[in-house]
Amino acid sequence: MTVAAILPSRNEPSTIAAVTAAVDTALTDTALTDTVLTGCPGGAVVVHADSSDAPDTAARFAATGTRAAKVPLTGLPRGKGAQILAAAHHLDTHPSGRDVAAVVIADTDTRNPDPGVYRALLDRVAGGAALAIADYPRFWDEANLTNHLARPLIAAATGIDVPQPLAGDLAISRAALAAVRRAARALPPELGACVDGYGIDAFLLLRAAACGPVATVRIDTPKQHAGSFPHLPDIYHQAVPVLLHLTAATTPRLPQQQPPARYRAADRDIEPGRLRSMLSTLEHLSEGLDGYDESAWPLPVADAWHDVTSGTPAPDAARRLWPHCTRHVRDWLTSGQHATTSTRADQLAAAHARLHNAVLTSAGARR
Ligand SMILES: Nc1nc2c(ncn2[C@@H]2O[C@H](COP(=O)(O)OP(=O)(O)O)[C@@H](O)[C@H]2O)c(=O)[nH]1
Ligand SMILES: [Mg+2]
Repeated sequence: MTVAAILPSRNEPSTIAAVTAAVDTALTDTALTDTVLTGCPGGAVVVHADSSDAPDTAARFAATGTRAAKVPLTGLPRGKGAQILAAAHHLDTHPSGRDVAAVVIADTDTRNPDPGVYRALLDRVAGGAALAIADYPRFWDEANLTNHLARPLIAAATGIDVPQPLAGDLAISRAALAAVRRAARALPPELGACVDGYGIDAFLLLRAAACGPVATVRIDTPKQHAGSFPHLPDIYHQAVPVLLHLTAATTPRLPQQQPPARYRAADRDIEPGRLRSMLSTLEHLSEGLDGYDESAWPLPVADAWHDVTSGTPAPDAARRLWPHCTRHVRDWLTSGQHATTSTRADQLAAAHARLHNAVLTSAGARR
């Protein structure tokens, strides 16, 4: 049996080599040979799923020496999910593919790739998890979709509290990956298009959770990668329909005697010009929002979730929620610049608990 990696990339020439090397170390490290995953590190495979606009990312991958076999898939159409699914399909046809027991999927824009993280993810799958996912602290101004929406919604609806559900660095068992691929093929077209894009992260997590335990690997250093803010609209409109669709299909469960959720919002200063530009972008994105109540968040998320449970298509509910979300992120960045680290973490934890109650009590259905 062996292990594999899938590296999706779009224009990552400066980081692909270091991520490839770190993943290769994790795949072929002798420590893993003692696990049930691999007795044959030479059988490991790294699939590069590239859709860059120039050949430099693929060239850097090709120039990186690895012990694992390398499979370059280049010139693919855009879409993180489509490429991950294509790479998973390709693994089935690779000579070592039938022996693959677990697959690491790693973002390739990571600036501080750590073989220990990828290895720990694989170890958790070797230990029986259907999926293991990195839990990085995030800078307070980042991970807005995760902290304000994805994490509390998943926890409220499924009872599974994953601190960074869209982390981008995960390991998945072969059986769970096969279930993900089957489920993706059965999606209606609009949701299928979301899963072909950034919706893949939520889809992998929530489908794998239906197959077995989800584990998190706690990391102390914040994730360092290309900022996500410029493509917040893309990520939102591809990830949130998937989140709503899959969480609405589950029956909310009260977590048993769990301590309150804790958030890690690492401190850093934002340059005033950059903050001004983010705020004006968000102002523009939330145009047309009527009757906004600053204190209501996260109840609009519960409204959207209740709407989907009552038959509203998830993409429609996501579109309705969008201006509320962008306005809330604007409020968060505006007040957060003056807040302490612990105040920010407490505010996120309080909203998490509030959403939980709103989902469970149907108090979110205010309309
Ligand atoms: N293959 C492929 N990879 C993509 C595409 N879009 C993004 N990625 C990769 O997916 C990973 C996560 O994307 P990123 O934009 O950093 O998302 P974020 O970290 O959630 O902001 C990175 O490794 C990107 O290079 C795409 O269209 N095709
Ligand atoms: Mg990124």
